[in-house]
Formats: sequence, structure tokens, C-alpha cells
Amino acid sequence: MSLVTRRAALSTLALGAGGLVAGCDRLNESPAFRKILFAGEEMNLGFQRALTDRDALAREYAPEDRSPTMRPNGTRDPATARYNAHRAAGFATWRIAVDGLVHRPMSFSIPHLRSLPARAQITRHDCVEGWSAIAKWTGTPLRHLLDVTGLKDGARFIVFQCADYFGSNRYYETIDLIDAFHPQTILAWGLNDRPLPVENGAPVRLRVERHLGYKHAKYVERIQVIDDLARVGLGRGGFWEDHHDYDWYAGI
Ligand SMILES: Nc1nc2c(c(=O)[nH]1)N[C@H]1C(S)=C(S)[C@@H](COP(=O)(O)O)O[C@H]1N2
Ligand SMILES: [Mo]
Repeated sequence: MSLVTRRAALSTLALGAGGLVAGCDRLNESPAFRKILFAGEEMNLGFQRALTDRDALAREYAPEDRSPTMRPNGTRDPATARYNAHRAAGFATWRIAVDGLVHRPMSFSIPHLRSLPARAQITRHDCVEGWSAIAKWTGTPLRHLLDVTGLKDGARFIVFQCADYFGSNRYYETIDLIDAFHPQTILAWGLNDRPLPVENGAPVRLRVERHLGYKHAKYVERIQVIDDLARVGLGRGGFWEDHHDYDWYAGI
């Protein structure tokens, strides 16, 4: 099935009503509308659920529910010369570039990210390899970065470029704007009240809580806003999607 067909099928399944699909696509393409819908902390969850369950929050847990450790998976250390230098310097000069279909391309240091309003959440990470772990993640909601850089017309997907390689391929992942503006979608720099360890994606990794583990890009150094997934990698929206046939939509 083509990506477009597969996505359409998934949206239909998720909504349970074909008639709503067109409306959902329009919402997805209208950041202005979504900004109004999700403005402030007083968002109306009931209203969001009535539109689509894509906006529902992932379950959050109590501190005592946390797993003894957050098991690392995939890359545990990018170990490139460049990453090693950043690591030795305590990531003081690490930058996350935000560019592509934005009005004001910017780059954010970790202290800058930490100075923005943060969110903490205790959630369960589910890996397709068959393990789960509950941990507390603290970070900057992605929507703050998208608000200050300003999405241009045509913006539809967010690409996360990572600092680690599998052979000659960098790890990368993509999400759509519904997930990008989801309140639990954060650029996490804290794990269980400590700085994010290297094995879990230091200095900053994505948490996109309504999705399986492989969508949670670690070692993020560039965030691109694009109109079409065909423009990145082999066109299927992520490292595992391109190279191992994983589904782009990994919603849970
Ligand atoms: N950059 C990068 N991000 C990544 C991976 C990776 O290898 N490289 N692995 C993914 C997979 S499959 C999972 S399950 C989670 C693991 O996160 P953790 O190491 O904090 O457990 O990161 C995801 N993000
Ligand atoms: Mo995973």
C-alpha cells in the first residue's frame, strides 16, 4: 500500500467515520486553527476527543510506578568525534536548529530550551521489541519552538534529525502536526529528575507519548518543517520505516 493510501486507511480507522477524514486533514493543515484549539492550559479535552482521539493524553503514572531503570535501546552512544566533543563539553554548545517551512529559522541551545516553560510527565515507553518501562520525562513542549519560529503555509510534518548513525544512515523520524502540537510532545532534557543520560539520548530527545518507542528520536540536533515525507530519507518517514518496513504511524 502506498504511504498515502495507508495513512488514509489509518485515519479512517482512527476516526471510525469516513466523513470526518476530510475535516481532519484540513485541521492538520491549519496550524492557526490548532493553535487556537490548544491555546493555554485550559484546553477542552472533551471537545478534542469529539474531533478525534489523536489528541487524547497518554496515561500518566505516579512516581512510585516508575521502573527501577529506563532501559536504553537502539543507539546507546553516538560515539562520533563530534558527539564525543559535545559530550566532553557537557553539551554547552549543542544546538537544535529549527528550519524548513518556518518564518524565523532559529537554533536553540540546551540552556535556552530549559528557560522555556517545561512539562514533566511520568509515562510508559513501549518498544516493539516487547518491553516497556515507566519513567519521568521533563522537557520543553515542541509547540513552544514551533510558535516562536512560526509555521509557514504548507507545513505538514516535522523531521527530527539525530546525531547517531547506523552505517551511513543517520537516525531520523517524522511526525505530523497533530502530534507536534500534542501537549505531551516534548523535547526532553530530563529523565527521572536528572539530566538526560547519553544512553537515553543526551542532551535532548523527543517524547511523543501516543507512539511506540522508535518514534521517540534521541540525540536530536535538527528539527525541519516540511510539506511532504517524500523529501526525507527514502520517503517513508523514518529510519526504521525506510530500512525495516516499520509503519510510519505507530500510534498507541
Ligand atoms: N537517535 C535514535 N533515536 C532512537 C533510537 C535510536 O537508535 N537512535 N532507538 C529508538 C527505539 S527503537 C526506542 S525503543 C527508543 C529507546 O529509548 P531509550 O534508549 O531511552 O530506551 O529510542 C528510539 N529512538
Ligand atoms: Mo524500540
